[in-house]
Amino acid sequence: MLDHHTIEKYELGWLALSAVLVTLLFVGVISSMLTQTLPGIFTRQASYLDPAKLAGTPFAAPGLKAAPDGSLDAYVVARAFQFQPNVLRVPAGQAVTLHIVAVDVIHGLMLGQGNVNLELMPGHIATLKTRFNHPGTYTSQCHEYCGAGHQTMTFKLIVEAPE
Ligand SMILES: [Cu+2]
Repeated sequence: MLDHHTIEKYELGWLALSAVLVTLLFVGVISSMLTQTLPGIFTRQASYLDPAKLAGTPFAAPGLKAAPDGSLDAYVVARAFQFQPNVLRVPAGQAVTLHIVAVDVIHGLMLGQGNVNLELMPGHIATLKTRFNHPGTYTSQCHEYCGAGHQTMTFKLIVEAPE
């Protein structure tokens, strides 16, 4: 049978262990915020768009656009039940900033080999800078049930090998 003193020793041990775990968790969360593997608290940019007013924004003519400095921006509009455009061609290995907005209900899109996964909230521009290194054709589909035509809401990403 354990005496009072032994039980106290066990309790202190477990208390110390949980203090260490909480500290590690805290350090992990803060450092991932600072290195932005989680959405950074200091750099988070909320950008919203009135879905009724796409005119005058780059989403009025969605597609891939090259800036004068050579960087690429891809604008995609998601609405039931299609992505516009629904085919996107990007050069392999080059940085592309995705800007995707849903204009009616929640949609979702996974791209490439699965490391890009965006939740598309109506009127909230999902922005992600990424690069697709492996040439190929990747088909994906809206992954948030959005209505009767949900299963027809497909998207094709074509990553083109450099010539
Ligand atoms: Cu959808």
